[in-house]
Amino acid sequence: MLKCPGVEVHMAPAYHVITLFPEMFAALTEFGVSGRAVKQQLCSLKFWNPRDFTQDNYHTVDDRPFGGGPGMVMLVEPLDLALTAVKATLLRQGILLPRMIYLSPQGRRLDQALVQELLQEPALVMLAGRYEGIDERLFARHSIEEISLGDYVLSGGELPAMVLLDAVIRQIPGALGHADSAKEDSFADGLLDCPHYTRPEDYLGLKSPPVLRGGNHAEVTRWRLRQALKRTSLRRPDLIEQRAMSSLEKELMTELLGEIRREVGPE
Ligand code: 4FN
Repeated sequence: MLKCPGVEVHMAPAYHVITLFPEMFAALTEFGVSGRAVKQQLCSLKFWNPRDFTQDNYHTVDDRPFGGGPGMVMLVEPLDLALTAVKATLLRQGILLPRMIYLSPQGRRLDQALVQELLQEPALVMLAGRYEGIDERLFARHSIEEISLGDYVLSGGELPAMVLLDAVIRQIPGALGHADSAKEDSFADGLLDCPHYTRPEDYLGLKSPPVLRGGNHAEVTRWRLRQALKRTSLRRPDLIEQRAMSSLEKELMTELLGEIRREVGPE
């Protein structure tokens, strides 16, 4: 490859996942936008199985909890050795202190702002738990932050790790093909989507909005923004409050307020 003066060469971000079930991640590496990004080497993605860091003949990764009770706890040693191996690999690539994340219901909730923050990192090390979770002493040995996908009981941290990675990887420059890239420069950043329509124009008497077929691009943009604002204020008012509004958006919101009042009736 040719190096041109003044052309900055960026290193693809390195993503590492510590998991007992690396095969699950085929959902991420084999399909769609994330699969393409991995195949194009827009990021590297490596898996580390704690079982490969066990010292006993049975390759034990879990044990019964001190104090009794149901379920099992992930042993600290295989996790510590796996994490230490990942760190050594990253150190050889010049990354001294990678951000290490334990996917956990105790963590900070993942949102798009956090996704954008994680996108800036040259490397991420993710740890997916199983059973009842991991021995707390891993946190004494490593500086690990916790991120949660939401408040429900899951069987493991693998699906949350995949969700986080999908959200981050699709934001890597070049990951979105032309067909998807419209999403990038969407006006409605931070708003819910507007309704979508495609052929046929009329489905069993259900008509698509004429404005979308009128060919007036400015009108289409205005309609979509209006719909997005309407949906967001009705279904997710918290998202409206979080967000700064442009003068056009404020104008559309005033129009909408009257419309919404008429629809939902006096309250
Ligand atoms: N879950 C709750 C309370 C207590 C336990 C759990 C739970 C998988 C290893 C963690 C769950 C949800 C969102 C990781 C849940 C997440 C997990 C996540 C997760 C096995 C231990 C466990 C009060 C939230 C219902 C099992 C609440 N985001 N324990 O699910 O890893 O990342």
